[in-house]
Amino acid sequence: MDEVIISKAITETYLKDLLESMEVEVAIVGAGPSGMTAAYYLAKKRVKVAIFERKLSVGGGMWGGGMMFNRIVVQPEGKEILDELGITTQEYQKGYYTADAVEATSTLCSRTVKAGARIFNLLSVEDVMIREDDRITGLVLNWSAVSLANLHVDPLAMRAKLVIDATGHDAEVCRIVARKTGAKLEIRGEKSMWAEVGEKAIVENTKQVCPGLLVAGMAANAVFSSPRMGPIFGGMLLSGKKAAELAMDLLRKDK
Ligand code: 48F
Repeated sequence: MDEVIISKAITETYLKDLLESMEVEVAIVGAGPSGMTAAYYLAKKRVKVAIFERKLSVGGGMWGGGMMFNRIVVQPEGKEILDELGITTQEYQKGYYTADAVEATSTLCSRTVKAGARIFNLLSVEDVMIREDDRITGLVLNWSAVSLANLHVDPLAMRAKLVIDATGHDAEVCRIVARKTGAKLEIRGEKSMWAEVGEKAIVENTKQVCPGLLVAGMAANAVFSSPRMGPIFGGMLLSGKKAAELAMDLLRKDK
């Protein structure tokens, strides 16, 4: 085996994928449960989709279950998505199902990639591209290592017909848009824990927040000031699925 051939193989195939993903139909920020679920349902319908994830690992907050007890809980509606993905669940009591967080996260990631979504880890979204009428038209990317090392290096940009903010509790993309554009987007932050209300609200809060930008997952509850819900993950999966459906509707209307 030749080290230089190995190096060329990595560089060439990675760059080919990155170049192809510089213009997509849907760009998703964050590879947590909501972002990956959205990407899975989009890719399944042959929508060109890429996820950009800041960390080395994908999966966001799902690996650790609750307080590092690596089990997650879902309600019957969430279980339907786990069933579709082939993730094992066990009934704990009526209406409550548990799953192994490691099996759930790794299987969701695998199914998402195999459905055709591309995931780029170690890349941070530090800004958005914007055009007339405050329409979000893409993302501004930099290596996570650049900001970690505090280096002064300019980013690159990619174009998307739609962006989904799936950045979790910090709702990072929405905060950037609220701060930097004229979009009337007031972010009030999530409320304290109330699983029942948070799980319902997260699906309602999954919507287009300004032209070209949708919000999903915990970011949606942060934007619309709904409660957090702790280690019940059905809402994240259902929110990702709804974001994918909304994105497909918007893409259809755009044609
Ligand atoms: O936090 P995260 O898992 O978001 P989620 O999909 O799920 C929330 C649950 O994990 C949990 C919960 C359950 O009740 O409340 O917290 O809403 O995943 C968000 C991902 O986005 C990445 C971050 O590293 C994480 O993997 N991320 C955040 N900001 C950026 C980003 C950014 N600016 N650029 C790229 N990735």
